[in-house]
Amino acid sequence: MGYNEQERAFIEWYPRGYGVGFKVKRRLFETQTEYQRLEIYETEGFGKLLVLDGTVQLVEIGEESYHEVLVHPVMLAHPNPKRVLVIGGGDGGTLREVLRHDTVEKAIMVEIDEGVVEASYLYLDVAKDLLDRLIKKEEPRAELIIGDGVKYLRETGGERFDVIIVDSTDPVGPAKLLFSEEFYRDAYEKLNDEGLYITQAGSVYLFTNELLDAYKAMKKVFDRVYYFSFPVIGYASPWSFLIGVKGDVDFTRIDLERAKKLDLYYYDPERHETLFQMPRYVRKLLEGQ
Ligand code: AG3
Repeated sequence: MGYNEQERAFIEWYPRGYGVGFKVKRRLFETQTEYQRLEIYETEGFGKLLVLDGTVQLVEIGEESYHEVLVHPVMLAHPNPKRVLVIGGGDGGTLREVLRHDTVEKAIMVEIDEGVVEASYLYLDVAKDLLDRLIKKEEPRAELIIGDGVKYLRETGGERFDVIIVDSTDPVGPAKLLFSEEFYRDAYEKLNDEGLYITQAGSVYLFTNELLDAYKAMKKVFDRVYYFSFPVIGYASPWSFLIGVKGDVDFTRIDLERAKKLDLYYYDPERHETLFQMPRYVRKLLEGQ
């Protein structure tokens, strides 16, 4: 698992011996935070690489293939997203994309591991300036809370959100609770009457069972649930995303006027429907739920 000195490569091993690897020039940083093992590498062709507990979180070159796709479909499907909650996402990439929408008045990011925020600020060119302003509490439209997202959602009082985005580690391991029916209920309750919830949901081919479990649990809670996948650079592609809808929002329709101002590189709002393309067996499995 991990760094192979001889090969000068970092490899993430998925189940059944499927690997995703990068040739690296050197390891820049390594630490055990309060929650996980964090490593940062300089890769040969993709900028810096952030690894948590042996799993690839992002590479600088291509990180938008994840962050754009996690954020903009829900932000553009919601008629007027003013209040946004991000759970996880300590590298700042998700919040950076959220704040590109002028509709946003307040965005809160709840990250459990301060170590991820610090290392991302120090080593990564993903959202350096934003993280700096968040740490200094100088970002007028956003706030960083270091804490447990599950607890935050359960305990926060009257706060309601238009969009909730979960940018967590995989549905296996420490983030498992973020894929539970109980958690989805708390999220549903904290959404405004018209609200959208999105979570990354793992590799389509390699975590199919976890994906199905999350889908089933979400269907019990949300008014409608959607699935889409996208080829994310650095992950075992295609990568899956699950959307929960509360109330009268149509996730299949995108505000193309607002989309024009964004000038995106990976997610194509004019071809929103192509997100829903999927392997036939996955469609069959989801339809069976
Ligand atoms: N968060 C999602 C990481 C999931 C990757 N899983 C894996 N490589 N097995 C990424 C954080 C980026 N903001």
